[in-house]
Amino acid sequence: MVKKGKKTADLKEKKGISPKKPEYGAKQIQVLEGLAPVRKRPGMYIGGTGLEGLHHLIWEVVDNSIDEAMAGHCDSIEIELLPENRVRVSDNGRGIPVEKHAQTKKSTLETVLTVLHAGGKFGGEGYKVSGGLHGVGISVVNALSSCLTVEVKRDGKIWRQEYKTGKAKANVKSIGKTKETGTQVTFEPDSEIFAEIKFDWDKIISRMRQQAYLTKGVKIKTIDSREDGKKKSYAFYFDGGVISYVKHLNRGKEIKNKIPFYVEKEKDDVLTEIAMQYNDGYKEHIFAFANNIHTMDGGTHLVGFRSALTRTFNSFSRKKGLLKEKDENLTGDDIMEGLTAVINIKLKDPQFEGQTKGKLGNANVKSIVAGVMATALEDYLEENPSDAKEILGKCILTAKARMAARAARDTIIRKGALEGMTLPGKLADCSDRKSENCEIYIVEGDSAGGSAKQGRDRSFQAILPLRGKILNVERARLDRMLSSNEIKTLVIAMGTSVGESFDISKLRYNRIIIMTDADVDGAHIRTLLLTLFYRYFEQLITEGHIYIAQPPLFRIQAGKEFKYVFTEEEKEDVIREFRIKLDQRKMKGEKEKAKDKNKTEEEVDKEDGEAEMKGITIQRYKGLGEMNPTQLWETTMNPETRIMKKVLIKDAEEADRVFDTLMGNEVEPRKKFIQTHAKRVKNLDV
Ligand code: 0RA
Repeated sequence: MVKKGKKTADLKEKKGISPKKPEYGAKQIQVLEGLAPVRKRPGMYIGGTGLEGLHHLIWEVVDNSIDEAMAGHCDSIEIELLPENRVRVSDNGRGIPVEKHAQTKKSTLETVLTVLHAGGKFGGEGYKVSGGLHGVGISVVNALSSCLTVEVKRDGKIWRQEYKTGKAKANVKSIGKTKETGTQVTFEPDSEIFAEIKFDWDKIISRMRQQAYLTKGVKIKTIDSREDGKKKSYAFYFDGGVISYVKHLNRGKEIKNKIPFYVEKEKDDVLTEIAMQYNDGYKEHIFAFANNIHTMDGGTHLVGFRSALTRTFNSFSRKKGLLKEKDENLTGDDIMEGLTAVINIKLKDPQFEGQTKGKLGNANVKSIVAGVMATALEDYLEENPSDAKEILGKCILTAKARMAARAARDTIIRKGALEGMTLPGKLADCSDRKSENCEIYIVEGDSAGGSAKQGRDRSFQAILPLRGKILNVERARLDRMLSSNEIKTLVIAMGTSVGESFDISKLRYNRIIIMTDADVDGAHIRTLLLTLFYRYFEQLITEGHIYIAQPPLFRIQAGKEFKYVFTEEEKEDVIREFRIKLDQRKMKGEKEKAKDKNKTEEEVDKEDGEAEMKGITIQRYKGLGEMNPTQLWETTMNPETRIMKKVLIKDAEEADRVFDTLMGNEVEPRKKFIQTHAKRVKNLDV
């Protein structure tokens, strides 16, 4: 074997993996069965034959290269989308062995590509992405490809073999010499298996970015060389591994601890890698992985992490006198606010549990992760006193706010102010009592509120005018929010109460519609309201109760005809349309006259232009208050004609970033955001 040299040793050391592993050769491979069942029931192996399943083929091949990287033998992986639906994955690992396999009597390479390995396990060596839904084996990719070519650089030679729907066309052949090692797999998914073969560049990139974060020191390059697209490529390499990941998740946010916490340690055959950093937001972002697989539903590694975090923070705070004897302990929730953490553990035999296999089950992992975490965190806090103060200060403040909120809520609830018994006087309620028929318009300002009250259909539409300043409670806590009269009014009108006593079944209106002016202030107020809903009434968003009204920007009139328009582009279109109509009218009438009076064509054209300007009137609505009640009904409130935008939480992570930009302490990014986005309010996805 060539090149079992320096690269390997260096990589092993860098990754902290002990090099005591057994040599991996041909004999460890356990032979099970051929590929016929894969083509018969592809869904069983790759989850389905839609686009997810299609991309699964790429993940499968790349996972094998990542396994090679995790074992410390590979530091570069390349994925290339080629013409005619082919995909090529190359790595500089050891290369799949080519020598004769003891059980199959064929080359190991052919065995790996043509024999199904149950569970994808080759033996006990190394940490493998293989596990859970993944790791069905590269042979599955072969089975589901119309053509596949594998090239291995190993033992000083380049070896090659081709397959058709999983069957070798000929034996493995040496086609040249090389000093390098590595594996290259080129495959074309079989169109008889996959209804649609269309690779999604963004999906591939985001997966590769994530894999690069989780496998530090490995360069992953993705190239698009399909005939239709322009050639483009994207390479990821993160020296910091999960530290880089945490920094990426916190981008644009105000950071609490400048130096992120980081630990990487192997203990009892489990490699624990954790990075964390606090931002001054409220949400937690904890991403847990086992062998590079995102464990959506957590599991023992997450439990171990949380318990060590809570325990260590409490003991350290007491030791340093930040928490006094009489103070309550910090709770898990106090500690999670504003925490961004990535937990990535690697283990030999991962057990994935639950419906979606998204939960790590290995019991021993809990105490291993907790132990590694507690020791490293204690050291971190001792060694970084100013960051420790920032973090613990924030947690203690959260705890205080929690207690204050509890007290405030208790008094409010005791007084019955939130029980909805007394609806606020400012609310113009509707007459229908069935909540599924009803909607409430939250309107900015009293004058617009007046128009809306007169214009509405009072049987099912309620109006609640709010003062513009209402929510000037930036960065306010639940307790302060609740003490704002405007918010109290809103909460009482909605009927759901808030916090622990929130009850969506008490919601009095099926649709809650935010109706603000189409200007910067309106955008600000809308964002504040959305933030309120997002942070304290998230279920109202996820269950589709929150809407944004779309009042028109202009009313354009030519003669007796008029139109309301909602965007600048639409305005140009309507003006053009009206101009053509006016032109046609004038062509008939005025040009006749012009000829009579012996005017030149030019003079006539000039007059026409002026007449047009006179003929078209454009009224810009700066605020809702400028519309009369009938206009407001016609354009914005009549269910038959109005346009509304349903507020969705498409991507909670992105939404949180937007809100933090808007609500955070930093004024500049906030201003910039509102200015750039005020115009395309329609697209304000939350
Ligand atoms: C079996 C055994 C060894 C490596 C591999 C498979 C291997 C598979 C893939 C798939 C894509 N890239 C890959 N790189 C390696 C170990 C070989 C040894 O002991 O030298």
